[in-house]
Amino acid sequence: MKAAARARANIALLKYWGKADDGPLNIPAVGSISITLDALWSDTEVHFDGSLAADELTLNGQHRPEQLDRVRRCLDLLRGRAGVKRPARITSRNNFPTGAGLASSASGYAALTAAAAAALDVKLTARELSIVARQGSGSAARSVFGGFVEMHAGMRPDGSDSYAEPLMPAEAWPLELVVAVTARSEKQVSSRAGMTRSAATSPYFPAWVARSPVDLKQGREAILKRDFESLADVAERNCLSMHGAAMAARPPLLYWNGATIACLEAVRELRRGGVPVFFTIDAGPQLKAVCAPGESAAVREALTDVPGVVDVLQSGLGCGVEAAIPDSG
Ligand code: 2P0
Repeated sequence: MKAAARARANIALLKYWGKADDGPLNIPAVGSISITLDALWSDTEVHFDGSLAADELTLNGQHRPEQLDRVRRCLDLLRGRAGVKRPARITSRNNFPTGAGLASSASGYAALTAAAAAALDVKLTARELSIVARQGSGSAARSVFGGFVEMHAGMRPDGSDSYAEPLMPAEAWPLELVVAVTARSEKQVSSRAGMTRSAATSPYFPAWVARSPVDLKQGREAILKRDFESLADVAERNCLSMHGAAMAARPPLLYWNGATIACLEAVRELRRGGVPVFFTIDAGPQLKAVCAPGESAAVREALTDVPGVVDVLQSGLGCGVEAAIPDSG
């Protein structure tokens, strides 16, 4: 009863921010559209073992008992379907720097869900896998798939229509990503806490939710037409709207530092100079520059020179989650 899976990180171009249900179902208030990355992944092994007293989680070599509540949401759904009660030993490792603000929960929970389902021999469709992964972390629902991915917020209170699905394969438009790391410390307010605070206290939160379907439509159409200008326009606006809603929360949420703004200006300068690139920023100070195929070298060079940038990472688009049952053990 042991299996391993690899899932890749994803970056939302149209953001998920806020929950319709922040209980165990973890249903987002808005849909989202992301790209799955090829260079950043989580490798997770799950071993259901009757000799264990309780579930155990090791992340990058360290025990992380505080994550077990969320992990159990996914595991218990799968154990329930398999009729298995055994505890699990979960060993997970990210190939990208921890604390780099790179959505490790997305790749981590997608890999966990796929590995646990394989270990228990529970046959799930990719959509069902996405629904289970969502209950560990909303963005993980998207990392089940590769390329361009759309997450539907759904309407049903049981979350059965809140899942991600592929929008367009990576090969159809191999965009490139450059990440400017501007701080290595863990963020002070988690995405989860930031979303809850924004929804509860930001006067701009209802406007953010109301605008989302319009942004999603423009983003979806821009991707399907490979219209870089239109995608750049909606992605930057949507990102700044998410941060605007967060900044208006009480107390305010400001995820950026000075270097984040300097990177943002560098990206705008590049675009004014004719380089097809736009920025996006998640719940942390790192800036992600998305560029047209073949354009990442110039973007990387420009961002490396920005004062305050401590590291620069690069990635193309990648595939969905892959699970394997080990030969032995
Ligand atoms: C996103 N973020 O769409 C947005 C943009 C951060 C900013 O999804 O509470 O870790 O586990 O469902 O998925 C990060 O939030 O939140 C995130 P939970 P998650 O990528």
